[in-house]
Amino acid sequence: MNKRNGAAKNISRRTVSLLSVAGLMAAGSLASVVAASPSGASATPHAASKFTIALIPGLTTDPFYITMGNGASAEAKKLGVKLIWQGASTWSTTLQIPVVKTVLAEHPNALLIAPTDVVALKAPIEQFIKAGIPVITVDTTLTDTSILAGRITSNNFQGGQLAAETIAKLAGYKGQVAVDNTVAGVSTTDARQAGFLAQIKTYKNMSVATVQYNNDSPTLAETQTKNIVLKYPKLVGIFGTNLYGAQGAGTAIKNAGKAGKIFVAAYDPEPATVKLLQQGVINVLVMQQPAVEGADAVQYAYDILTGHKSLVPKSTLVPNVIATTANSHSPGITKYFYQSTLSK
Ligand code: T6T
Repeated sequence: MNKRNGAAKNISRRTVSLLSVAGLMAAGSLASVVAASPSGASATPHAASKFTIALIPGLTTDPFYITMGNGASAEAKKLGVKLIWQGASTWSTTLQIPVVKTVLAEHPNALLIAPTDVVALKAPIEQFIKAGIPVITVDTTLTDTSILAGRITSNNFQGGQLAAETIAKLAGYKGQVAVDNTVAGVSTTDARQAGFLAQIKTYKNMSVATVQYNNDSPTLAETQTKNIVLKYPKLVGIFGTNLYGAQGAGTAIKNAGKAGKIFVAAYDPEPATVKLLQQGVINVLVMQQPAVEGADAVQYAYDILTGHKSLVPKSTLVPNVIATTANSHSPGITKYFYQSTLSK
């Protein structure tokens, strides 16, 4: 049973994987923090504490990855392994690659990583594999997954479809929509965009006005959304594909006085996006379960290191949870909101 953070109660990681297989589910400066303090672990399985698992997030300052780090840290404590958490403070391939090299020099027993680009991180990751260190991607992944011991992510394509469906329904299945995405070449947000565009295509009276990239910057997303609203008077909806796009798109729609007229579908619940959701500016937020992803990743690495590789699925899809303005205060939903600080 996977009871991690209560988020995936009654769904074991193996069940999640089987469900996915069956298709049933719908850098500025380097920041280095040791997230796990195994000293607090009560029952350390014998010999396990010799293992060190490294987790490199997409960026260290994002509540999505902070929540993932907390899930991983809790699992590491439980298993009595040491967790190293190291990453860049902004989303940048240029800044992530040196972190990957630094971590390789530390020779962890396993690497968990959210690559910031589907291609550029392949060569640095391959160095771990050459050194006999298994690699599991968590959240984002590579185009070539054949070199990985496993990958864990949310059902991103489905999340994008759902965003399109929600906007379409609210808009009466007509009008123009826009996408404010992060950076091209990111597996998760690329899949969300693809799901969104595929779903919009199914509505004959709807079309896509524009797709723009905000480089993971909420301020750029806000400016872009403001300009999109001015340029496309028939706009009925906008999709912010992650937390920063959500913040920027929501703020621009609110400031333009268009809440409830231009519908906003977005990703990732943290204080600013939750506020916009509860105000009725963002209409739907796709929530992921980053703590479950982090915990499962540590468990999988541990399985590999303890000779149970066969227990580790090649691909695990963690289900999305959907928050709307109407359900945004319910405890069944608020328990999925992300954390903003790393637990010690
Ligand atoms: O949406 C998450 C993550 O899933 C995505 O890969 C990158 O952006 C976030 O970290 C949110 O900022």
